[in-house]
Amino acid sequence: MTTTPSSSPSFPAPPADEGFCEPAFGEEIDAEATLSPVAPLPPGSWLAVLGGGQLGLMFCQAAQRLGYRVAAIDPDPAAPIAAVADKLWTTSYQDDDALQAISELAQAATIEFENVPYMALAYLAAHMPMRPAADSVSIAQNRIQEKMFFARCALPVAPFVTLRDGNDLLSSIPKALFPGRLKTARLGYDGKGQCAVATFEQLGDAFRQLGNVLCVLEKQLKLAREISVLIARDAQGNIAVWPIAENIHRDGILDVTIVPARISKAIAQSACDYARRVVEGMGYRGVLCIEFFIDTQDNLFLNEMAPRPHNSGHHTIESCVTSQFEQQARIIADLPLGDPSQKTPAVMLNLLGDLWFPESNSTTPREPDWNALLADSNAHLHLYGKKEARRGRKMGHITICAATLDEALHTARRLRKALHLPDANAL
Ligand code: AIR
Repeated sequence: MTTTPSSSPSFPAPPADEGFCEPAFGEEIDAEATLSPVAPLPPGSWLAVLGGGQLGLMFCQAAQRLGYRVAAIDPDPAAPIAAVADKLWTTSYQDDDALQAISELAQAATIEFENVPYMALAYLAAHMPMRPAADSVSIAQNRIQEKMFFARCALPVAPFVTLRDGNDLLSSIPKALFPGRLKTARLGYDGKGQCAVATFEQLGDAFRQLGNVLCVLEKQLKLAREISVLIARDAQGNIAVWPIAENIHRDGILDVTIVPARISKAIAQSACDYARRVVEGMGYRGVLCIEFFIDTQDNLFLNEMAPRPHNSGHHTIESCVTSQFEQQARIIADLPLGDPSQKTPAVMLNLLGDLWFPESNSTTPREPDWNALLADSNAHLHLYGKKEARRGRKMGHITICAATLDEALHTARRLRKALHLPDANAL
């Protein structure tokens, strides 16, 4: 579904977080504010991306298919994007020389990982259109700002409290928040930076385990399902929403995505409305993913958002007219938004490093047997080319497309068994 702009509500700035040196919301350097409407960047132009993990790799491939060249910065010499980028600086995101060089080369910029330093985002934003804008990224970098932003948009979030330091552990924390989950305010992804806290007594240990850093304690809801809405908004305010994805996590890491989600029309409508309010409230430009909880009473809560393409949107490469990565390139290049409609139902299976260690005590990685998978032309294998397989590390994914969702689920169960992935029958 694509739509044209509607009037945007404006929301007051969330207060800046103590202890972090960031401009307050709305004060970022926005080169776009001074730009008049621009023509699309012609093929051959350079697009910059900060970060070169799997999301950068797939962005790069999509941008190149549209005819663009891609320049990236990533500190890791073995970053997946290294295999495909037209130019890569293997250096810190705060390397002034690299930032200067990339901003002289590229005409527009984006990110593939929100945990890049604000300074790098602001630097690029001062030189070229940066989508998403640095202030949107900064909200999504911090769970507290994110939750406060959702609350300011009058959107539902699970009950939570902020824990700044050990003193906050002594103050009265509502009993109703237990059992809960303690999550670091910053730098958490793929299940990192969070742990379950069953009782108040466990809180001190959990806080220390996470490094005595700024955290939120969130009430653990009784979940029926988790879903995500992938939404894109361009510089003119046009919006495109992909079909809603249903997500199954294992150990805090996305395991399976099923699209379309098996939810009621009413829930789907509310989730899309909420997502629209978020992007309009932020004046967001780019691809954004919002994760939601649905509890056993059918209440919908916003969990968190990612200011970039998302793992639950990988299926769009094969199952939708326009993939999330192509949309990201379209938005930064000022091309019209692509059609997000789904061509076929899809099931996406993540391939974690665990698959390379078939025995629980093995320490030497072994290449999985891909034969069953490769024999099925409805199953699309993506390997990210990461040099080192580690347990819990995202090494690749499989997207299964079929005429019906039942058929896609059936194939997913079969391939899960063939690959010895756990819980094949839980799908
Ligand atoms: N990523 C970003 N946020 C969440 C995830 N999973 C992707 C980005 C990033 C990569 O994961 O593409 O660059 C980092 O993966 P790893 O395995 O090196 O930690």
